[in-house]
Amino acid sequence: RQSYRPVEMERRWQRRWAEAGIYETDQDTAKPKHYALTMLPYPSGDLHVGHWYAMTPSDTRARYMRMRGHRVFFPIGFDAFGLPAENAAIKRGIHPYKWTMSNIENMRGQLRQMGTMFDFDAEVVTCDPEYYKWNQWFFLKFYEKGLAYRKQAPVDWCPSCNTTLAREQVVGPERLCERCDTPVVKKNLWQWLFKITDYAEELLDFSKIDWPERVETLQRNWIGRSEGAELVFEVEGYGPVEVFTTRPDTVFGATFFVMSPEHPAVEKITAPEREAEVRSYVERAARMSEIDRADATREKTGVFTGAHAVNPATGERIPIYIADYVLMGYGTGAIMAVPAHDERDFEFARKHGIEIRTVVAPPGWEGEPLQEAYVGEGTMVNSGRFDGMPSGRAREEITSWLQERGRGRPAVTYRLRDWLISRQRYWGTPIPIIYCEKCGTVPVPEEDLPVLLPEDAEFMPTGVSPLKLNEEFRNVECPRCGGPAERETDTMDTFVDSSWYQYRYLSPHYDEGPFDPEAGDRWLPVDQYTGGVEHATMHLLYTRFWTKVMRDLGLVDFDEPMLRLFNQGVILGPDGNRMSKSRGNVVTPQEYVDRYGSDVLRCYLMFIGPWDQGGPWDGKGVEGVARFLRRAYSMAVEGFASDAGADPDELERRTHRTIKKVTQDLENFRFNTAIAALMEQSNYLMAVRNRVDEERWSEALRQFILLLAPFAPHHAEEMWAAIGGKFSVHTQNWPEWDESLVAVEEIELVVQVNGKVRDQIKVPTDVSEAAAKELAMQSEKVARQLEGRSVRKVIYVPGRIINFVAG
Ligand code: ANZ
Ligand code: ZN
Repeated sequence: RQSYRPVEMERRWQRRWAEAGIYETDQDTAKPKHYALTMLPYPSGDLHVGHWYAMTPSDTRARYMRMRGHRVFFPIGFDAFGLPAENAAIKRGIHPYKWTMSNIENMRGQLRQMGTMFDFDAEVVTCDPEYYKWNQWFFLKFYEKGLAYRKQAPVDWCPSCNTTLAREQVVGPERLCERCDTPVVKKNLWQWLFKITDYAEELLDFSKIDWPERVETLQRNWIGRSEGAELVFEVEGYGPVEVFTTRPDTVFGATFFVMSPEHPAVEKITAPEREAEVRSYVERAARMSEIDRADATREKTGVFTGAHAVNPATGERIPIYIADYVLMGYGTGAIMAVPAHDERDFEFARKHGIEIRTVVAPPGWEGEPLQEAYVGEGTMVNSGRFDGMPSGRAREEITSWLQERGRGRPAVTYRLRDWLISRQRYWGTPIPIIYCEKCGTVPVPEEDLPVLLPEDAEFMPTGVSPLKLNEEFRNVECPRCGGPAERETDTMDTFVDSSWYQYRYLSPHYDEGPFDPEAGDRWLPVDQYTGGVEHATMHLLYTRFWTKVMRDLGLVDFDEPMLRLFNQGVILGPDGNRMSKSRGNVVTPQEYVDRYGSDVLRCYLMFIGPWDQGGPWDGKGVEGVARFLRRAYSMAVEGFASDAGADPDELERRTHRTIKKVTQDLENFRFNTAIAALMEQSNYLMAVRNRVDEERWSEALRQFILLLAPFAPHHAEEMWAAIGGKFSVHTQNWPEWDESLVAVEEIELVVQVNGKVRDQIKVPTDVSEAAAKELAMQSEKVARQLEGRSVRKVIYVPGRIINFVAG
């Protein structure tokens, strides 16, 4: 009898799998393809339980698809650029490259221990020039198409550290610098953007993908489509200024005008005597985050510029204010303010004593002043020839009326902004652009790619991008005129890397393009993507955008990168909070792997709850799963002794029921109930072992092992070998069920109260005592007998009689 040594056993199979190459990607195109993708990890040092929680169920699903007869591609890589590596360099003097690569080395080993079917030959490391060369290549294509452009855009800036800050380095509602607690300010820099807004409308179309409702809604709101009109107001002494409004019907009620403090016209229109006040307001606004500025509950502040605009509907002169609740990045950065029908404008008008003129009458309105903004629909009043019209119709008619007079047109605005990709950082992809005094902005010629990230750089904050201080990198010859020129020294946002990595996996060393088109034909697009919902509005939107651009460049012939998406939930620490280093509630997978082996941890994580909901970590629960696998294992290795008593048909029915249940659960990512069904079947197999026909029991065990294989790949392989199965269990076919055997058979159960027959009820053949009791008590006849009495004892003869002894 073999003793159970799971850790050793798992190592042994991992070696064998590697030697036999069973996880090399199957290229047999006679089989249907399945490209399974899990979000690539950041190489932070160690795989934590969160990685296990994301990856191992994805692996189980990929293994299942393989057994179902698909050729499966399931790659993994590392999202290797980014800030933590640079911070490590600053804090500990380790070069970001070294830090990253040694973390990757460590994590590779840990990934192998997981017992996944990842095809490690397809690995992609995004900080490798072989990878980022194609970021640069894409940049050039985007630039040619007018999808990459440069403009002045604000960054968060710490005046004390003298550096730009990433979003995550600005902490708290006070917006302090993470390093020195100084309040952060905004600073305008020339930066590169990708024109994702060109695709806003198409990104709202989800008809070609099967993604969670929640992600669709988050993206839809993020894109934020608004229909309305752009109206033109003449600003005195300046010229026409456009506003975007969703309510052109209210234009007769626009009694003032507001510009964002950043609006380019502000400086020019401000009256000399108001300059000081306006300037100090602009400076204060620059320090605030857009999120705070858009917060509806904040007090509405603002200052008068001394200038006036002309309302194009009424011809009236109306005062122009600046106020921080108007954002430069939305619409046109200026609004017509209609206090009667907009809450913010109402509050502002009250404070500044501006007229509140009702132009859309609420039902039953008799001319009394409004106590709050009326934002609903109604009948037009105080609006000249449009009086009496329903406001909905007036929206269209007023727009056309103003359009005819050259004062407006229908317009759609999106909340979505262009994607700002410039980072004033070292550890990223250099942007392949050269600035020449004579030729201007010159793209690096394709044949000069990659623009290598130089090894030396100054990581300590100096106030400029680290690459700017590297003379050798910065000074170049202009590729056009050969004269002296300078390289762009910003690097790309790391979301660029993850926007297209799924394509690079197909041919990570291909050097004639971002991916080998032949491999693309065989595998694209991704069939099943899995990962966290926290990426809904960034990565998951960017990769959709990227794919649409690739389509328009003729690189792919489909519209969406990933056909199906499943979002796993979050795993909570023992204290019920999200696991995180800062909370100190992190469970390291290694201690469990060392003690129980990987299969136990895999199964435990899949068992704790529905995968999309996550669940709390409970160390005690691990023991139960360990027991399940240990007992399952012993069944296979210990063999069989005798066969009498139990019903082999019932065994077969249970097997088929389990196949159906596990199959359907795997289709729907319900790993927890699949494992529960496997546990139940394992218990049953144990219970009838030695009491049932050996051949049929062995067949049931064989099927059980196949079902277990995607969940506990090492245990299943060992068990498979023990019963004489041919290597490997993972290349076997998934079992099928016979529907006629799945139907639950029922029997008649006699229900007695104190020995007297009171009813006969139908129950499933395999009903447990607890379930039989429940069902019997639901019988009205029985309930009548038991009323007012207490049940002292229940006698249950399985499948025949249940007797309540009541007093
Ligand atoms: C006049 C008006 C009258 C408005 C009224 C609303 C109600 P959504 O739906 O979110 O697209 N707005 C336009 N640009 C803005 C900016 N840059 N910053 C802050 N607010 C801005 O909102 C569109 C409305 O938000 C626009 O319609 C405009 O106010 C305001 F009874 O114009 B409205
Ligand atoms: Zn030049």
